Amino acid sequence: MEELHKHVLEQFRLDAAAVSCDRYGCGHINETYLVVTESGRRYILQKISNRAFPDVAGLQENIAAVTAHLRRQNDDPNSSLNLIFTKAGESWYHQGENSDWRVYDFVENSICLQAPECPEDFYQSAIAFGTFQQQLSDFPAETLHETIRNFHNTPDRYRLFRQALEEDVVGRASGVQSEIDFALSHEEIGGQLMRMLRNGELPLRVTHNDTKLNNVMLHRETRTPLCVIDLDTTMPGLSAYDFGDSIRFGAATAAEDEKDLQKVTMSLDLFRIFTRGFLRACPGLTDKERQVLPLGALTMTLECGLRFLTDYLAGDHYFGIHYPDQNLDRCRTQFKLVQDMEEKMDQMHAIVQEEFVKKA
Ligand code: ADP
Ligand code: GN1
Ligand code: MG
Repeated sequence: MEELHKHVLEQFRLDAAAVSCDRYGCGHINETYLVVTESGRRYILQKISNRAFPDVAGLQENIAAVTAHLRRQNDDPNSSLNLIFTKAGESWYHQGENSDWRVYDFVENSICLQAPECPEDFYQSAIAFGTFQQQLSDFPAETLHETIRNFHNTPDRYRLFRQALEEDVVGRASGVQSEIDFALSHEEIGGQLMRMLRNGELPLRVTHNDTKLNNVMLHRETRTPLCVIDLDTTMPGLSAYDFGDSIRFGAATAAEDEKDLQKVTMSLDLFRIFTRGFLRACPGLTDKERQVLPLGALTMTLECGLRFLTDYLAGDHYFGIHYPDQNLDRCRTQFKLVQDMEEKMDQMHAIVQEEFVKKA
């Protein structure tokens, strides 16, 4: 075990000394490690990304408050993330500049999927994220810190994109003209949800904002939801964000960085399954919120592609990458999905309506 990890782990109230600490999981933001102690008990250690989260104190305060709220609604200790505090009584350890660490109990008997293995898995993730939103409907939203300002403000994402394009610090812009053109031609539709929020057509709720399938843990045997993880971006947002980001990732027929774009489409069958679960778990959606769910899928996918492209142009400082052009590959799959969703928009609307009627 690295000396740094050993030192960091010694600050936390683990049940016994740590004997191993290895990189773990497929997240793009934090550095995640699986820790095992002398007793065999497992924990998750995370180095929090200071680039993504400049206000670690605010971030940790949010997570402590949100998990406490969830625990009050469900007394199964496995049903929400459990932060392990430091011996000094803090919810994270500030080891030095850009070196902030936290520990969670490992969610045991769980699976974490990169893609649904069967439609039922995706349905269960809809139940998990829908229930999460429902359970937070009485959470005092004004007490939450905005951990990433303008996180799903798509017009602001376009501003940052233009800035990266103008600066072109690593000279990549000339090689990605067709992706740039695609982004610019979708700016109008990308701003639609924000306009509806501003003019009062859509309510602000407490949402997760990063509802990838790999941010929910299912029970290994029953494959029903255990708990929602990765609470870093839980903040006020639109229900369409959580619905949309799940579709973006989980209803895609290929991985987020697939190079063969022929393989990348949005499955209408998976769209239907997720819609069914989400409407069931989140019965309080307004008519307008329900009607914009397909637009939420398109907007989250467009925005995510734009963010990957922006990071590619800026030199890959935000999303973790495993090879040089990975952010460009990710951008291309997202834009391909947007195209596919545009073609399927009428069918997506029909499915939302059918599933709503069926539920009633
Ligand atoms: P990131 O923000 O980088 O995505 P996550 O919090 O999602 O970080 O963690 C990355 C991965 O680590 C998850 O996708 C999951 O596989 C695993 N993981 C995170 N927390 C836990 C936990 N408490 N128990 C088990 N696995 C976890
Ligand atoms: C990041 O943290 P992770 O890997 O679950 C990102 C999301 C993106 C996603 C794309 C805090 O999610 O917004 O949609 O990558 N999280 C943050 O895969 O920026
Ligand atoms: Mg994650």
